Amino acid sequence: MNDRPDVLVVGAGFAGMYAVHRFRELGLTVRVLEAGGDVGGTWYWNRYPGSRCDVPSLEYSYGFSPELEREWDWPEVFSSQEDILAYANHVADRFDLRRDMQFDTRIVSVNYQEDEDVWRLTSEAGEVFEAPFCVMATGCLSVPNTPRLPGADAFDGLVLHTGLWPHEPVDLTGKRVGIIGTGSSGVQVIPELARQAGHLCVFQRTPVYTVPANRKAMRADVQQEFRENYRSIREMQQRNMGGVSGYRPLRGARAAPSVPGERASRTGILDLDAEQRRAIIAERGVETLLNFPDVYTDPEANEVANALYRDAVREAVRDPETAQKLMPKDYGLGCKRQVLDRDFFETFNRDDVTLVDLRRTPIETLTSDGVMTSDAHYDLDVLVYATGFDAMTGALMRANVRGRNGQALADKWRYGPVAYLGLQMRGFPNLFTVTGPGSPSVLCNMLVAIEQHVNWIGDCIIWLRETSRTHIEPLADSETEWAAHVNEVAEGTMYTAPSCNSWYLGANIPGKARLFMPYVGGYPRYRERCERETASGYPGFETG
Ligand code: N01
Repeated sequence: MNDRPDVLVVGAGFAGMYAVHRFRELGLTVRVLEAGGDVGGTWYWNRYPGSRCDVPSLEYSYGFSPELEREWDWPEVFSSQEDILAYANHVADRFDLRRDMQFDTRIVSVNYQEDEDVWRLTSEAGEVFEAPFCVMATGCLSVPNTPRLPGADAFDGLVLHTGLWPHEPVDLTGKRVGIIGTGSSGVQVIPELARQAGHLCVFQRTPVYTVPANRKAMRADVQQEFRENYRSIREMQQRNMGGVSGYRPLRGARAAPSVPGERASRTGILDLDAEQRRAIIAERGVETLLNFPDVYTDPEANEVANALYRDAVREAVRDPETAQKLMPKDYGLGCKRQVLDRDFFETFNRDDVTLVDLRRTPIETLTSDGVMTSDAHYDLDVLVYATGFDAMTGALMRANVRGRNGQALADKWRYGPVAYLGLQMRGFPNLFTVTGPGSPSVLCNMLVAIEQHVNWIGDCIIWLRETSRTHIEPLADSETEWAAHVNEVAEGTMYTAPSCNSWYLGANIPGKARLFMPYVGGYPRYRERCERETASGYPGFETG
């Protein structure tokens, strides 16, 4: 391994993996430092039963290598965690990525050394690494959030977090299992836990809007058609708001409908009368509500959709009281990341599943053998936290990043993250973030966003070299103007409705500044802006 590489990369998820490949291609030396024991990032850590991607596999895959596209078979239309991790391992082997990676190395400080003009990174074990460029490929959902509940230390049973699930299978047979959280992770794991456990108790604070996931196996003819058309499909991704081509195979039957809500339709829900709305749901399922554009922008249309959604819950759940508890009432569809499920509502029709509504009966304390709410004690052997992540900024905060004059990123971002294009922060020269706040990031197909960022960063470093420059950081004005633009485009969408409390806004972490973090203006518009910077010699940056 190189002693002082050109670039240090933190994280060996899909971003860090591609960074190794791309930077090598550009003739740069690179070293990746990864806290986990191997590649895969989010798919390495989130091994809970039922873990699965919500973007179709043929699209949630690297586009940089036609050979890779030709040789990899996806078993399902929407892949499980196991299959995605197998793909990550295949990529690591095929491109010999691990040669430049160091695992079990958690970086605890990232410091700019002004006098020596390098980034100095220190690991938990005290190892020190230095390089002129540093890329934080630390992921958007990589710091699990475990709420501090009273009495948490008193609980004697097994404690698990979906985001840190053990590598060895967990035997829950006959166990009394409790789970806190009904976001994407909770919704995926709850039906699986119910199948395995003796009894499952679901502690729900906020009911969730979830729609059925596609369960189809991959058809060989569909995969083949993608292979034959991949170049134009990758082009289509570049022009799509969310980086998903939505390509429909012509030869076979249609492939899966891709991400719900993605199919463009100009008809609003308010254009239909009550009978037409009921008919379309009967024909296409409740997920069709996500295809009406006005649901995302018009509060009246949104409430019409929300009410129809609640009707669907009423129909799916046998016990009327449980159904009532499961109906979202105080926020709208489209405010949070859309959740997909397999058998979520059906699970509450089982005799061995109990739903506890924490809004009515909050948790008072954990005890040695369970959870005490304001009206009852629930005896548990296992408690699962499906309580999400300190999203988008959490990993950067945990790495303790300090720039020029020792300025802590935590101080710079006290009132919310400010970064130019989600790529760089003023005061932190030659430090780059991949899919950082202010970029489309979590609103885009991650693989597309990652490749675009890594390519941009690689090109930027090469340009600096070729023009005999050593530094780049955004101009103060660029950063401020971009932050204002990121805010402006999010305003008026359901994402920022006053009733909305999502991790996009940092609202899931007590004390975190409320600010909409990803760029909602669409991937193509964002990419063009990045390309303009590259083509015109980085006018939004200070270089030297
Ligand atoms: O986390 P979340 P997640 N007491 O923050 C509850 C991606 N992902 O891990 O809403 C009680 O969405 C919290 O309740 P509330 C995807 O981008 C993707 O599920 O704060 N409850 C909520 O119910 C997703 O959006 C996939 O009231 C507490 C839950 O915990 C993102 O990861 C699969 C609590 C957290 O939900 C995060 O999803 C999985 C407390 N003190 C994840 N604190 C797919 O690709 C929190 N909660 C399909």
